[in-house]
Amino acid sequence: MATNMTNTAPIPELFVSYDSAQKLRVEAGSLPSWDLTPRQVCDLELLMNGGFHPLKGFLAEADYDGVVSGMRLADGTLWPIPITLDVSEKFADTVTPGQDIALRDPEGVILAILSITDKWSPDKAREAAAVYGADDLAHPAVNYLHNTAGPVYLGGPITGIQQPVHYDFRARRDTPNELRAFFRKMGWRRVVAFQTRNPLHRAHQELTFRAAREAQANLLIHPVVGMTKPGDVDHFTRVRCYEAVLDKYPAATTHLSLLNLAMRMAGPREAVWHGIIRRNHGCTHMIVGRDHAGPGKNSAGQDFYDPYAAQELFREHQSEIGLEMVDFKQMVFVQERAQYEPRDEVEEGATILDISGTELRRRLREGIEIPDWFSFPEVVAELRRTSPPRHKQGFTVFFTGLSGSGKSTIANALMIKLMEMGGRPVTILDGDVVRKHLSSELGFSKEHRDINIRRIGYVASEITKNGGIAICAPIAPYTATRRAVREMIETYGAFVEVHVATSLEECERRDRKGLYKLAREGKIKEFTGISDPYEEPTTPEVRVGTEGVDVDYSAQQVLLKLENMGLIAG
Ligand code: PPS
Repeated sequence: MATNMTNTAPIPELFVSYDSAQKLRVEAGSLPSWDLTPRQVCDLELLMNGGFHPLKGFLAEADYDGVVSGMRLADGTLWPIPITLDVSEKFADTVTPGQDIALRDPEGVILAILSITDKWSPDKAREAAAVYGADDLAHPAVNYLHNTAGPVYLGGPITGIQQPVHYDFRARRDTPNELRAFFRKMGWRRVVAFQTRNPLHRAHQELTFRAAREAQANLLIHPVVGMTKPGDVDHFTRVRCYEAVLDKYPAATTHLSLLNLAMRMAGPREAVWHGIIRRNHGCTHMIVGRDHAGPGKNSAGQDFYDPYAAQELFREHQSEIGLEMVDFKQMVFVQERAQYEPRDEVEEGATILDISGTELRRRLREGIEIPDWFSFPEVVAELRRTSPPRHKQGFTVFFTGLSGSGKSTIANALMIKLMEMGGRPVTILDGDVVRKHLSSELGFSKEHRDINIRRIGYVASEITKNGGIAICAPIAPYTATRRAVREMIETYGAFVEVHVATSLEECERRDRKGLYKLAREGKIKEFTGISDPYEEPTTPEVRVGTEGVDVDYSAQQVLLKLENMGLIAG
C-alpha cells in the first residue's frame, strides 16, 4: 500500500555513536584503506544517512546479481540500481573477504569502515545491458562503468564514522531524518517531492505548485547536487537559482533541500530509485515526468528509453516504493491569456509560447534576450553570470594525430592567430613540451599515455574554467581517454577536438624527427602507428588534412569552426 501520510519516524542510519566513532577512527587508521571516488562518496553518504535504506552497505554479490537481473535484493526487496564499491585490481589483490577496510574521502578523512564479505569481477557488459538497457558507451553510466569504474567490486556492510564534509550550502542540506523531523515540526502530512538537475523556470514553478495543490500536499524541491549529467549547469549556480525561485511560492508551503546523489541517468530504473530515496526522506508523493532521468540519445541517435517508460515502471511498483506518483503536467505559456496552462488543456487556436532547453542555451551563449514570461529575472541574471556569451568563455582546442602529423605546427599557428585577436590568454600544451615539464617520468605504455593525457586534460580544464584558451597537441591515441578529457573540460567550456588526419605513410615519409626509422628498426618500442595503436576519432569537431595544404589553411579551418561555434566573435 502506498502511504499517503508522511512517515516522520526516524529511519535507521549506519552511523555509530559519537564516542565509538572517535575510537573507531583511531583503530581504522591502521586498516588497509581505499580512497573513495567522487561517485562513491555520494553513494556512501546516502548509505550512511539512510537515504538508501534498507541497504546496509555496498552490495554483496548475490544482492548485486538480483538487482542487475530483476531489480531485487537477494531477499526480494525492490532495489533498482547496483550500489557497488568498484576498486582497482591492484587494491583488490591486497584484500580478502573477512577483512575490514577504511574508506577515506579524497582528502584522506576516514568516513566509514567496510567489512568485506564479497569480492568479485563483474560482467560489466551484462550490467550495462540489464540496468541501463544497452551496452552503449553513449550512455553516461555505461561509459562510466567501462571507462572509469574499477574492474573488481567489494561488497559488505558499512560502519559509518562521519558524514562527508560539505562547505557549500550547509543550511540547505538535510539527511532523511532531518527532513522527517522538519516535516513533523511543520505538521506537513503530505509532501510532494520534485527531483531536478536543471535550473527552474516559470513553467517548473507552475507545474510543481499545481502538483502539490492536486495532491493537497506541501512541496519539497529536492535537487540533485552530487553528480548529474556531464555538461549540466553546475550546482552552485543552480542552487542560487533555486533560492531565487523559492521566494515565488506562497510562504511556508515549500521547502528546498539539496540531495547529494550521484545520478546514473538510468531512466525507468532511476525513477524507481528516486522514489525509494524520497520515501526514505519522508515524502509521500513524487513528480515523475516525461523521460525522467533520461540519458539523451544512444549511438544510433535514438532515445535510450521510451519517454513514458519511467512513469510505467514507477506505477507498476508504486505500492512497494511506498510513495505515490504525481504526473508531471507539461505547462505552456498561452499568449492570449498571459498565463501558464497544462498543454492538454489549452483551447484550440490559442498561441503557445515555449523556449526549449537548446534554445535557452543558445540565447545564453549568444547573449540574446530571455523573456520574462519564460523565467524569473533573478534566475536569468544568475545564469548569465556563470554563462557569459561563448566568445567570452574559456575553451580548449584538442589536436590529436600521429607523431609528425603536423599537430604542433598547426597548433602554434592557431595560437598566434588567437593572440593576434586578443581578449583571452592562450596556453599551448604541446605533446613534447608537456612530456618535458609535466610528465618527464612517463613512458609510452597505455597506462602512461593515459596518465599523460589526463594531466593535459586537467590543466586544460583549469585554464578553460578560468576563462582562458588551452590548445593541446598530444598524440592522444585512445578514444576513451580523449572522451574523459572532453567530459572534464565540458563542465567549464567548449571542447573542440581536431583530428590532424595525416596518413601514416606521409608521417613516415616526412619522418621529421627520425623516429619512424628507429621504430621500424625496433629501436623505439610501442611507437604509435608502427607498434602501438592509434584509434582515429570518429566524430571530431574538425578534421584537417595536411597533405598538399599549407599550415595557414589548416589553422584557418579551425578558426572557422571556432567562429561557427560562437567561441570567437565573428
Ligand atoms: S601520448 O600518446 O599522447 O601520450 O604521446 P605524446 O605525449 O603526444 O608524445 C608524443 C611525442 O613523443 C615522441 N615519442 C613517441 N611518440 C609515440 N610513440 C612512442 N613510442 C614515442 N616515443 C617518443 C614523439 O616525438 C611524439 O611527438 P610528436 O610531436 O607527436 O611527433
